[in-house]
Amino acid sequence: MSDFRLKPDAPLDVREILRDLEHYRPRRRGWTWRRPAPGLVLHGFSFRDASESLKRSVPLPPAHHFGGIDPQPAPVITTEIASGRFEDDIRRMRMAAHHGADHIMVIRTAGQSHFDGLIEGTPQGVGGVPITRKQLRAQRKALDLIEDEVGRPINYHSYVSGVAGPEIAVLFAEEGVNGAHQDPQYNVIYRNINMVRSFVDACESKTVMAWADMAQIDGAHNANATARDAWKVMPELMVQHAVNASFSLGCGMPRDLVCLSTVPPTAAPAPSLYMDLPYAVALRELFTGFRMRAQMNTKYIQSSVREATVTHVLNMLVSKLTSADIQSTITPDEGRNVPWHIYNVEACDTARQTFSGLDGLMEMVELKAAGPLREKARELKERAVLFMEELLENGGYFEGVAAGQFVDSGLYPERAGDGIRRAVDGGIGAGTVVLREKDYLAPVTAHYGYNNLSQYGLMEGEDPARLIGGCTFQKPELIRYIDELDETDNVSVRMAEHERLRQPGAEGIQPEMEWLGDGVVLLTMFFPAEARLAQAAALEAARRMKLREAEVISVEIMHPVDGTRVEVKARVPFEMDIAGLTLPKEPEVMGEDALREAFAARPMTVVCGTVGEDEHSVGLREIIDIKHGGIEKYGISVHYLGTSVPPEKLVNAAVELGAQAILASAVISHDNIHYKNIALVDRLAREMGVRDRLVFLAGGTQVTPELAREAGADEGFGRGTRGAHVATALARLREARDL
Ligand code: Z98
Repeated sequence: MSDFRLKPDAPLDVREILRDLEHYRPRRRGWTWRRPAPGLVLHGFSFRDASESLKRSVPLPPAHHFGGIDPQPAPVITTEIASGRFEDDIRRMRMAAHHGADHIMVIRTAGQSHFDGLIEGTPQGVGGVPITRKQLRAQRKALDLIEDEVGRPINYHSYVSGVAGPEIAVLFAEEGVNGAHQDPQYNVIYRNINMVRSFVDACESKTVMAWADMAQIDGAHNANATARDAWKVMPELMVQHAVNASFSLGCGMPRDLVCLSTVPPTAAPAPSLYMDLPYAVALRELFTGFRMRAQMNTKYIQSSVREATVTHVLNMLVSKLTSADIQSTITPDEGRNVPWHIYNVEACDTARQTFSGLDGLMEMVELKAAGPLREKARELKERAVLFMEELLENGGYFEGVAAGQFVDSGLYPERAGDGIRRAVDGGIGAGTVVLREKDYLAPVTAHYGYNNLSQYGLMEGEDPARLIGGCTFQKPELIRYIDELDETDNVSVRMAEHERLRQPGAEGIQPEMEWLGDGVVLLTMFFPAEARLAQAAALEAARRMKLREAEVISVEIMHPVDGTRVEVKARVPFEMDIAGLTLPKEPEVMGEDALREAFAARPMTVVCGTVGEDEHSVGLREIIDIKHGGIEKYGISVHYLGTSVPPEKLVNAAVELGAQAILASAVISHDNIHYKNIALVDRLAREMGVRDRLVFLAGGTQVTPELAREAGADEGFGRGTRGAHVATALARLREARDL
């Protein structure tokens, strides 16, 4: 087995992942929950609901104010990564894991569920990834390595649906897939697969999944995504959960690996929590002991990231108030249908940030024991029970589907008559189920139902695979690994095309959103115009920027005629050589002792203030105050002139106090006022003939060093600057000027 390991400071080498896959075996099977870390204290903060921290991660952006901590919430965090090219998804998985994801779902390529068999090789997918042994093995291998890096198991997940359900389930069990959607109702209703076939296949699939300790997610939420009025199918959702959950137990799945897929049925601007919270409560009351996979509602999402994010956060509020074992983060990519790296990462961050922010909430608030919440929850449960009773009275699930009882957008018992109807003997795979012969025998582990073991002397309950010395579950060496079948549509061909850009060792670099070398960029523009004109203008602007294949992906009305925000995606028409790029300078930092010695040997006085009409003092205070590690601590004598200091006052004060340096902080950037004020300080100092006797430094959140220098400062400092950076610049510039 390969001893390849990821290096924390090196890009993921997909070439290494693909090497020697034939012999790779996943290191474990089965689902893993996070381990709670009660009483976790990080940077002096106590966390009540956190799980164990990661060994390595990319903390949330504001974490640097809090010692770089990265508290991990209790629920498993899901992200859905399936761009069509699994090799590019591997890099995305590493990014997602560093942002807190430990459940990675891979959607299958469009149409795979209608393949009555397995796909081999690594063809490119549409709307998902063709799930094949090679693809699974590569991604599982990568995730095994990523687990080592972040220090937490990562659950790998795909879908056991379609006409080849049992084959897929066996493949997953063999290749270390840890979770799957499995719900025969999904096949019937949404994939028009024959119901008898779907339920028979589900028996086998679920038994295999149970052997592999896989977690199961059901498909009830698809009714909510499909029905015209999603909130009206709440009773039906519960019935669907009940059908699949009890069926799963019957096939041997343990209750705590049967996860209900719960999605809030409504979305703002409806009064969503008033409806969604009772639903969430009712579900948890009816299905005790089962696990909850919470996912946000994507049905109503338009195209704004902001809106999708709020939907996601509201979903997590429901999760927090009612508990969730798995929290999905799919909104910004699946809801908007823009499956880009950045949105996976952003959504994982939204989950981390929200759950950290809500940590301990349930110690302070509780759901009322009486009133509309409980009344509505009770009403929903009653409607669900009545729905189930009617289903049973009318002959059962199959008859109910045939009568159009499912995905009907009337709130049961009301019926709108728009349900999805399927005939018991119709659909794909109809008539393919036959009774097993009397001497039927399948010599495999994890087999459901009748199996004539006694004819070979085996007792009931013994593993039939013993007859052949173990099947692939015991003897993975029996697995037949097929590398590629298609000479033109495979990962080697795709990778060869972009070898110049592939890290490590890339010679070139391209912007990327989805696939290596895709050259895709996202532009946000605002036009003082109505929506249609703004879209036309945005596309024309992209054309004049010489971008290719420009498409509008989001339009938001700021005012019906006065303004529209447009997001455009497009491709750049060039590729860049890495050797030709000028990298930003790493800020120079002298050591703490060297800085102290420098200013002890030759004391220095500086004047500072926020310049112009600028009241933002926090940044500057961080740079100067000893408490925040500012320049005072190196013995620099600081005269803080306050906020909104006129440029001339800064210069005059420097002269009067005999200072050797001016520090101007400029945060407001409207109309480039920050650079204008920097230029003004420089000009006044020149006019007064003192410029070469002064070091002049400018800083602010939107200050770029180059532009600050162009405007007249000796050096500029942007976001992330610390006192030591400024003190170093003061020491160096003073020396260079001989001040
Ligand atoms: C989710 N983001 O639920 P095909 N089985 C079930 C499903 O819900 C789905 C599939 C199979 C969503 C993803 N769900 C959508 C119960 C899909 C997928 O036939 O390969 O498309 O099956 O997480």
